[in-house]
Formats: sequence, structure tokens, C-alpha cells
Amino acid sequence: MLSGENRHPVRITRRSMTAAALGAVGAAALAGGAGRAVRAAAAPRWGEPATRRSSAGALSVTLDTTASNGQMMFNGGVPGPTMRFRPGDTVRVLMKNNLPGAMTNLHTHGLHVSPEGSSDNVFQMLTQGQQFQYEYRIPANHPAGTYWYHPHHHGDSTTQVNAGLAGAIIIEGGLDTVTGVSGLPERLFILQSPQRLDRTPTPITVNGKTAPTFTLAPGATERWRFINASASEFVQLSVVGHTMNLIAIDGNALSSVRRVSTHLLPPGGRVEALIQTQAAGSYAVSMLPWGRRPRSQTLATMSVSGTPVVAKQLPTTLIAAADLTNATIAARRTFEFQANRNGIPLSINGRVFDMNTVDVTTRLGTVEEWTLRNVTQDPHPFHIHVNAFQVMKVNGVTQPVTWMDTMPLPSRGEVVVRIPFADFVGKSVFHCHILQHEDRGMMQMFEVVAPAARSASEASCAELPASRRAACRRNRRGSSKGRSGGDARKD
Ligand SMILES: [Cu+2]
Repeated sequence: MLSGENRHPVRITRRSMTAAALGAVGAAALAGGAGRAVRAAAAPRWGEPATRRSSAGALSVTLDTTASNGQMMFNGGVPGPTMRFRPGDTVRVLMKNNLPGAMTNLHTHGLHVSPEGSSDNVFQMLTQGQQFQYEYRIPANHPAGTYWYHPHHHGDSTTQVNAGLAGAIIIEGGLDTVTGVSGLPERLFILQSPQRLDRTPTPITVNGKTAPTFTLAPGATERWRFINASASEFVQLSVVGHTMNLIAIDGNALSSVRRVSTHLLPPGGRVEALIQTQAAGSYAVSMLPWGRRPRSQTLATMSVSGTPVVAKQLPTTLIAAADLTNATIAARRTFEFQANRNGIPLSINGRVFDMNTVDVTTRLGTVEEWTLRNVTQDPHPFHIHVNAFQVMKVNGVTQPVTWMDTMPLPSRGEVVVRIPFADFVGKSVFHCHILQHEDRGMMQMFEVVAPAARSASEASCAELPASRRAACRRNRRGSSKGRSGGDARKD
């Protein structure tokens, strides 16, 4: 399944990627640093991928993956089509693998759906020429918000995401009906970082374009959705001269608007912000230098011009979020994200990902508290499939109620999260969302089991003669601990 000859089947030449990534105007855009607008005449016009919207509770989409000129495409485009649907819908995606010599599959990043069968099952693989019918049953109470899809073939995720395979998912509802958000025009920024073989920085593209421009009237208000669909770039977002009024992080509405001047978007992360334009002028939507990364770039240029409009009242209160501060904690676990430990380049708790090993077993319907410790200099974005989590503490500091599915672990820092394992049993994964790290094994498998499964196991001890019951239970606890990850403790 992970044979070496299938690892890097598509040859991406420097020349082809340079052409694809830079285009005729890319060099000019690169020269324009953060905070400075690029020359409008040289920049491409704003554009967004086509949208496929559900109707009568169903959406059916075909995603045909192909490769040419060093790019990989869904249905011939980068990024792929945007899927829009509603809680309670059934979404069917017929995925076709026409990548030469490559295996692939599909992950619906952030969706709270079953990880089994034909749903968000990252263990499903499609060989070249194969097609597979995915079917996602979206729960009626699924949080509305911004999600995305991309291949998750372990060992090849970086190549395929870098080469262009990504697309947006928008679940309608939630904030769409909140006063101050309802009815606002939307703008979607799918950020991608096309790969070059020599690893020199390539410009981050927005919806497949390098530094596109758009025009808004002074005083206009828009709802912007950002998706960091790059394999490894941390994007310190900023809109020069403007406040970002954050309303949602990942697929989760905030309880109240957060007014910020920058927001760190890790690879895989999403954020929604209301932007109200200021006086006429040209403003960069920028990636600013962050941490040890000096890189900056104008992602897009907003031209504010024309007849001013009366600025709308921005909301303050949004949607109250669940708070697990007082939840009953079924288990506490610690995971260390490690580099160069015992000869292993990248690991979690000393292990590299093994397709045949369940590292963590959790029980359906419980909440666990995980301490995520980054003992390396590099930040690692923690992402867990199927279940979002509440961020409790960052480096010991208690956080306002915030739900995420992709969380940067600070350099040599520690994050405490609480994860409800609700609704779905089955095996899935958590990992670093720097996909190079994931491909090299900074990932673990977890399995959510139904309470009945554990009860049956425990009941088998009860059936034994009294003299052997205690030893049976000790043994079961021992084997359960050995297979349930790091240093699991039960409350
Ligand atoms: Cu990492």
C-alpha cells in the first residue's frame, strides 16, 4: 500500500512549477512586500473557484484528479470546486484517481462525520485509474462554517497538496443568520503554496492566482473566509490599515467578535473575519514575518475607491459556544511532539505512524484532556480528524472559550485541549499539519470505541471464578494502558 515506487510518482520539474506558480506577473508580485500594494496593472483580477451547492438535502460532486505541467488538479482546476451544503445534508463525492502512477484519497478537514466506510476514511486508498464513491452524512447539528478537502495519502500528502489538490467546503447556517453578519457579501481566500523542487519560497497563491486585486467602496463591509491550504506555511495574516473582526476560527463560530490586527493561520487552519473598508486607497492583504520566518508577501490587493457607502453596524455578540471547563474528564493524556529523538527524525511520544497500530483508544461519549507538548524549536500545528477540541491553556495561560481543529503548538511550548469524542466510533488520526512532518510519521492513530465494547470486555472478567477476577481486571487495565497512548490517566 505504501510501496516505495508509489511514493513520489509525479515528477514536478522546477521549470514547470515555476511557470505554474509565478506566471507572467509573479516576479513583480514577489517584489511587493507586506504593506505595499503591488502595481494593479500587473496583477490578476480577483477570482474564486466554481461553487457546487446542495439542494433538497443532497449534493453530488465528481472530483477527477489529474496531473499536468507540474500541477495536480481537481476537475482541471486549482483549487478544486467549492462545496456548499447544510447540516443534515448527504454529500456524495465520486473521486477519480487519474494521477499517473500515484495513489490518493480524500479527507474532509474539520468535518464531524464518521471516519469509517465511505465517509471521512483516510485509510481508504485509490490506485491509479480507480474511482471511489464517498458519502458523508452531515449531522443535523453540525457547526456551520469554513472547512476544506484535500488528499490524505500517508507519505504523499505533501506532494499532492503542494501540487494543488485542495478545495473549500462551506457549511451554511450558524453565523449566516446572526444580525450584523447575515446577508454580507462573502469573499473566499484559499491560500496555497505551490511547490518547487529546490524548495525556494514560491509566492502563496489566492484561489490559484498570485496577488489578485479587487475593488470595494469606502465603508463597505464584507465577510472574508481564509483557508490555509498550504502544506507547511504559517501565515501571519494582516489587512494593512484595517481591523480584522474575527467571527469564527476553523469551523467554529466565536461567542463574540475579536478585533485584531493580525491572526496566525497555521497550515490547515481557517478563520472568518468581517472587514469594513477605510478611506480610499490601495491596501495589501498580507502575510507578515512571524517567528523565525522572515518571509512576507502581499497575498492580494484591495483597492478602495468609488462612492462611499454608509458603514454597517458590526456585531459584537455572535453564537455562544459550549464550554468544557467543568466537564467530567474520562482520561488525561500527554503527547510529546519530538524531533531527532533516539534516531527518529520526527515522532509523537517516540513513535512514528504505523498503519497497523492503534496508538490511542478512547470511549464514545466521553471528554478527554490532552496535553500537547512541543519539545522542538519548530512550531507544529496539531490537527485531529473528526472531532474539534476546546483550547484550555497555552503555555499555562487559560484561554477564552475557543474551539479549533488545527492548533499551532508553540516552540518549546505546551497546549492543553479538551476533546469530546461524540457521535462516531472508528479509527482515525491526529498529526502535525506540516504535511512533510505528517508524511514522515508525526502522526498517531486513535480509535473511538462504543461503551458496550468496553463493557463486554469487562464483563468477561465478571464471568470468571472469584479467585481469578481481580487478576483478570488487572491484566485488562494493564493491556488497556499499554495500548492507550503516552501516559493515560483515568479520573
Ligand atoms: Cu510538525
